[in-house]
Amino acid sequence: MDSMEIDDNLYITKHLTMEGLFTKVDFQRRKQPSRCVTVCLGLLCAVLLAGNIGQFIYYEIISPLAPADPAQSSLQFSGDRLQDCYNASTAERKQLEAKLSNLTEEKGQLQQSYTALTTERDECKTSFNNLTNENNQIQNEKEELQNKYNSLVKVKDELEKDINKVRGKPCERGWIRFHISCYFVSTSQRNWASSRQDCIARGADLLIIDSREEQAFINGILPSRKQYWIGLTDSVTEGTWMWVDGTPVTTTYWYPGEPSNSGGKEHCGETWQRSLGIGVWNDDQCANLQHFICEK
Ligand SMILES: [Ca+2]
Ligand SMILES: [Ca+2]
Ligand SMILES: [Ca+2]
Repeated sequence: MDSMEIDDNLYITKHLTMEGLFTKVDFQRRKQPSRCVTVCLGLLCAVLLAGNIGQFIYYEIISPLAPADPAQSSLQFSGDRLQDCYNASTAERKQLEAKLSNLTEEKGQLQQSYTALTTERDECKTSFNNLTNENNQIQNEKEELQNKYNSLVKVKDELEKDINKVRGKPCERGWIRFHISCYFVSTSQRNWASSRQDCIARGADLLIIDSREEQAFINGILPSRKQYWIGLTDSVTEGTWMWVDGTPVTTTYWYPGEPSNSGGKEHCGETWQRSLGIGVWNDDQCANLQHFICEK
């Protein structure tokens, strides 16, 4: 205000030297308060503007560059560390969750494998038990067969001794030996039934061919192209040939086209002597009179 007063005084002095200007001086004095207000407002605005600029510079430029308060910095540091720990823990938790998920899946697969292996083990155990039982049965059967085999070996040895004794023993007069049998070739002729009775009376029966060797032997001792009754008949069941001891005929030496059962009347068997080969068989009527062969 002092400055304003001084300026006003100077202004007034300056214009006091000029004539007729009192009115103008008064007029200017009347206008002086408005100008002061304007100047004051301008100064105030300048001060406010300067304050704003100062605040801006402090908070936006100086404050970020200024060293932080130690306590606040410590808290900020601790907060940052906690955040880092939290982030690290979160990441680790996610990794653990992923591992847990993988382990859970792996556990499920292992459980399935375990179940399958358990089932397979049970099946193997059942199979093993069954095989063990079968093996025991086989062992028992093997022991029984071994016992039977040993018994048969003893019987065989005894039979071989008997056979050797028989082989060493000559047949009766009029009989011919081949292996363990003696053979009688008749000179008379009878029907089949009478021929058999004659053999039985001699302690024998009609010839039974047991092997090809026996058939060949018989063929060799018979007169050329003669027919002889043997112990062969289908009188019980037509077409079913049996030996006189009741055993079925397995190996046959029928002449081609025989047995013919000609006229439905041929139920007894005979062997025909042949110079070539081992002889052949034929069926004939049992009532026919023929030579015959006994065996004992
Ligand atoms: Ca025989
Ligand atoms: Ca017949
Ligand atoms: Ca015939």
